[in-house]
Amino acid sequence: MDRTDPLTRSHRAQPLYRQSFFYTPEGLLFLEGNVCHDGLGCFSNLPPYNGPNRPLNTQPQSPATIQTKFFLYTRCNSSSGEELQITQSGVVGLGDSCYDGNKDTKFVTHGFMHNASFLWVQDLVRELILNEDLNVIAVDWGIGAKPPYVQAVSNTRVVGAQIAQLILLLIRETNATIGQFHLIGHSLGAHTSGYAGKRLSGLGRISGMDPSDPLFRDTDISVRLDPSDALFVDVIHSDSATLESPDMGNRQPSGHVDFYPNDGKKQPHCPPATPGMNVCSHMAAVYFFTESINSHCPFKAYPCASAQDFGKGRCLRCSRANCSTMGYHAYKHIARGSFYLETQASAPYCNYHYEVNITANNRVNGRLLFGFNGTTGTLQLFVCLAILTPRFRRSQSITGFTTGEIQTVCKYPNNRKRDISY
Ligand SMILES: [Ca+2]
Repeated sequence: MDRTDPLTRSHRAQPLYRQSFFYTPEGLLFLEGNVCHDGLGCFSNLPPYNGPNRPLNTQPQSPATIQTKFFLYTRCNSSSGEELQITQSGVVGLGDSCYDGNKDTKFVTHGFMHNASFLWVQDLVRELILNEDLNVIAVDWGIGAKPPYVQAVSNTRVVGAQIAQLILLLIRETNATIGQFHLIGHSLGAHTSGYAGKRLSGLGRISGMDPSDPLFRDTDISVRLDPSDALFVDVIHSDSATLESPDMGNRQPSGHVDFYPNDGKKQPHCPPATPGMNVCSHMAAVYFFTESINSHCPFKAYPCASAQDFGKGRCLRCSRANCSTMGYHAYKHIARGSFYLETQASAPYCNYHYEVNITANNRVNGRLLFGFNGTTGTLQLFVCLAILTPRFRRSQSITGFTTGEIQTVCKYPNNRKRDISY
C-alpha cells in the first residue's frame, strides 16, 4: 500500500519540471523552465524559445498527453493506414507492415486544430503513392494540436522529436538511409518537420506548406523551419503575414527555395477574408503542393527582385538554371532563392505565364489580334497598342487564363506584317 501523500504521488507521475507559473492577461497559465521526457531529451523554454519575438510561451505537454500516432500507407495498404508505435524496444507493428526500407519514406504532418483524418492529408497521401512506390507516414498529433495555440506551438517540439526518433529506429531496423526521408508539413507541421530535421544529420528534404507565422516570425533558426534543417528545404508561402496584415503564414524566406504564388497571399480562388482569418489562403499551399505531384502542368516559378516587379511582367524570362517549379518537383532544379508565379482562380490551380514581345518596324497604332494554340485549347488575344515608333519594343505579360503549353502562335491578317514583328 502506498502511504505517501496523494499530492506527492501525483507529482511523481508528472515529468520533472523546474517550475515557475504566471498568468497572462488572457488568464492562461504558462510554465517556464525545463521538462524532460524519456527518449526525447529535455525541452527548455528559455531563450531562444522565448524573447521579444515570442512573448508567449509554455512548456510542451508530455508524449502521453499529446498521443502522437504514426500511420503507414503504401501501395499495398493505400486505403487504410497501419499504425507504427515507438517503444523502448523498437517500432511495434513494423515487421508485419508493408514498410520497405529500400524505398523512400515521406512523412505528412498537419498543423493547428487538424489531425491525420483530414481530407487534405488523405488526398496528399494518395497522390504521393500514386506518383511513386514509396512509404508514406501520416503523423497524427491532433490532441496536442488543440487550442490554445501557444500550447500547440510548444507541443510541436515534442512531435518533431518523436518523428526524428521514429526515423532513427527505421534506419536501425531496415535498410533505410537518412537521405531517403522527406518531411512534408503544413502550418505548425512545417516547423514540426524543422524540429525533426534539427535532430537528424543529412535528412533528405523538408517541404514546408505555409509555415505558421504567429510566435515564429524573426525567431532564431533553431525555433523555426530554416535551410539548416535538411539537405533541401522548399517552402510555399500562400497566406503570408505582413505588418499591415497579420495572417497565418510566415513570409520570411525559410528554405533553399521559397515560392510566393500570387505574391504569397490572398489567393485568387479564395473569398475575401478578415486579415488573420484567411484559412482558405493558408490551406492553398497544401492544395498547390498536392496538385503538383501528378500534374502535367509544371507550376513554373520565376526569380524576381520583388512581387511587384513580377506582377508587372518583368521577370518572365528565365532558363532551366534559374527558374524552378513550385511543389513536389522543386528538388529537380538547381536554382535557389525566392520565386514568384500566379495560379488560376479555381482548380486545377496551375497556370502558365505568357509574354508577347512586339517590335515596331514602322509607325503603328491600334490593336493586334493573336491566336495561341496550346495544349489545352486555343486563345485569341488582343494587344492594344499606343503609337509605336520604329524599333520601339513592347512586352506584355498575359495572366488570368491558360491554354497550356503554347504550340503555335498565329497573327491574324489584319496585322500588316511589314509593320511589326513579334
Ligand atoms: Ca530550424
